[in-house]
Amino acid sequence: MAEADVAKRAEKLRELIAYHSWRYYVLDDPEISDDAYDALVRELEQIEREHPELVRPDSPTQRVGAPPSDQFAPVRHSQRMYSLDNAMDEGELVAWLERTTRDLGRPVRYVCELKIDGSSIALTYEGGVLVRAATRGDGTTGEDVTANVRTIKTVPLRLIGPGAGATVEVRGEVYMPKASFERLNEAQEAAGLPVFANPRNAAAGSVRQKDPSVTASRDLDTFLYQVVEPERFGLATQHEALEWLRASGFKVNPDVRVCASTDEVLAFCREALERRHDLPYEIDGVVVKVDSFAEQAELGFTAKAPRWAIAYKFPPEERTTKLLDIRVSVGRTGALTPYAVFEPVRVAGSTIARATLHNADEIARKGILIGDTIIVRKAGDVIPEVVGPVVALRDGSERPFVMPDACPSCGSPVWRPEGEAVARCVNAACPAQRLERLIHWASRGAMDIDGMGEEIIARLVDEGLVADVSDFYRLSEERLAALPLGRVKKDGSPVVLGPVVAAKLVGSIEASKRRPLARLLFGLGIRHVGATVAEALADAFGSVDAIAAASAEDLAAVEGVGPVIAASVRAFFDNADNRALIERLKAAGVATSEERPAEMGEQPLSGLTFVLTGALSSMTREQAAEALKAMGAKVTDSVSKKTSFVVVGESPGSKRDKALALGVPIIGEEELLRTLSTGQPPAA
Ligand code: 1X8
Repeated sequence: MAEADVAKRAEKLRELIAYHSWRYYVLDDPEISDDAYDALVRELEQIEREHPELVRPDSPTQRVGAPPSDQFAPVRHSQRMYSLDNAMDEGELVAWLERTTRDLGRPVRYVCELKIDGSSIALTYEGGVLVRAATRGDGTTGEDVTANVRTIKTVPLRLIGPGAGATVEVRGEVYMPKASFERLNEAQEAAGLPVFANPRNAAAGSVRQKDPSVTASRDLDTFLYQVVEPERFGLATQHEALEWLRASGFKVNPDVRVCASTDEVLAFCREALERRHDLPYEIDGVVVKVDSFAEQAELGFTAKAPRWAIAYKFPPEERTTKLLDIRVSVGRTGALTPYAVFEPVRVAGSTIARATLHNADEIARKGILIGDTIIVRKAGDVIPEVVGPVVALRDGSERPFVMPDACPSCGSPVWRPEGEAVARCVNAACPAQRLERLIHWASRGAMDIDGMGEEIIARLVDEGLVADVSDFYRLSEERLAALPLGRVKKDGSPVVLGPVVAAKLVGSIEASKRRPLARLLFGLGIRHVGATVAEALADAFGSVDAIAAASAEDLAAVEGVGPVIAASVRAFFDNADNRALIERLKAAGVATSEERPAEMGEQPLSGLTFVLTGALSSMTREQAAEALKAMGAKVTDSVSKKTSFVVVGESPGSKRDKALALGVPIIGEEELLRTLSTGQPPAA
């Protein structure tokens, strides 16, 4: 064949394959046999092998092709990817429908769509060809996951129909079907790998794989639901946009309804709730949107969400099961926490068998007896929770839970101070507390020893290699590599950690020697010293030695540190064992003091102390605190006379009342934003 004819044939094959792939994967309605399809692919592969110059990025042979990469490049979204406001029940949904109708001043048409429990994605096409796929990230900047998303068969590499040749960004959801999720978790379990908590995490984790061939093996699927700048394609309504997406080759969820009244919207939501278990993928609610784009523009956006859309969240799914036992765990501070052990049940996408019961009072308040049939659910669809017993199903064999008077780990007497909800083991050498302290030290918020998880720490303790946190720094690579993991291979020999993981761990341990002082203080697990207090102490004193030498009064003079915390810090450093531990850490090369940053000149908010309370709409409290600190302000957790300003968001807590009582100036979010943008402190 002449060169020109070969090029033509390749183009024809690409078109044919794209078409039949769309018929098969998107429409689930193939026109040709699998054999005929495979023959087309093989012919194209052969041509591309013999004429590599004819390979195109949108060729169906190029779905999996990119080599593994270490990192995902950041992608700034052309338009912010908003999250949605939630309606937690029908009442809130009706209120939203009434508000939009009132604000627009005329009857409104709404579009109802299913809310897919997946991971949001933005796809960019140039000249009709897929050039980029990005995750949502923080809404402003996501990650470039093009190589991974290309492997998803329902994502068109080239647009057809009205989208042919278009330069356009579209958005939707990547999800993992329920059956594939189950299969993946079974495989993870069999391979001794962690299981995913729900299909959403599995989908998000799969699009963020370093190796695209792993993503390709994960059976991901997509539903697209948004065209960015739809007016460029003559689209006036959301339902037209969905049709346009469908006709351009995307997979669009078929359960869509245009509704002209509150009753119609509620009917759609109730039907969706009924049907959720029959669908092959997880949904966690219904998205209701104002259909007309002109009306959407009239309503606009709040700081974090469109006013023209709402996510109606299904009520948390509840299940009944049998409460087999109530056991007690020992935390790092010795706190004894009872937890429920029940027959495993599937709730909201995963199987649960345990839930914390917090403390003995909580169990009494809920009236739970061991042996009860109980109602369980997941709070916020994540954390397992016992709602309460089904009293009518008791048969008389149930028995009350009694808090043990000895620690279940070490047998020492348990102490519960008058009026406190929590019982504690007060034996500092208690093995359960010791293990939890070690886990805490290595955790993300503390010294962040990457890879040093609970499992490995437990093994290190069992082997007698680690007793306190300074022992982490004496572990050799050889000893770690030989650490038995408590399992045996088929031939009976023990499974060990191995040299690869050992080398990585040694690197993580080494890196943890240089964490900021606040992390180290937090990691020590001194009672009442959380991350915020640790930061205040680190800022005020600059070294462990200076803190250890400070009097209770010196300590209490620090903003955010009261007499109770000061006494607790003193008690910690008055203990000879603790002082010896600090010396061992120093000897191991762990940094216990902080270089003071050279005087950075006067920063705009130096000398001011802020307390944040309530929900902000434009950022999280943590982000606000970071921004304030970056301008030299201090941010603390509790209001005192020393507080300069209390920033009050929506539904503030008691801190607002305390500020009023103490006469501390209160500012709102607008004033905060003005301060952050201008660097001018608020007017007191
Ligand atoms: C999130 C989702 C949307 C839709 C479906 N599933 C989601 N998870 C939809 O509109 N059909 S919209 C959305 C968002 O805007 N954050």
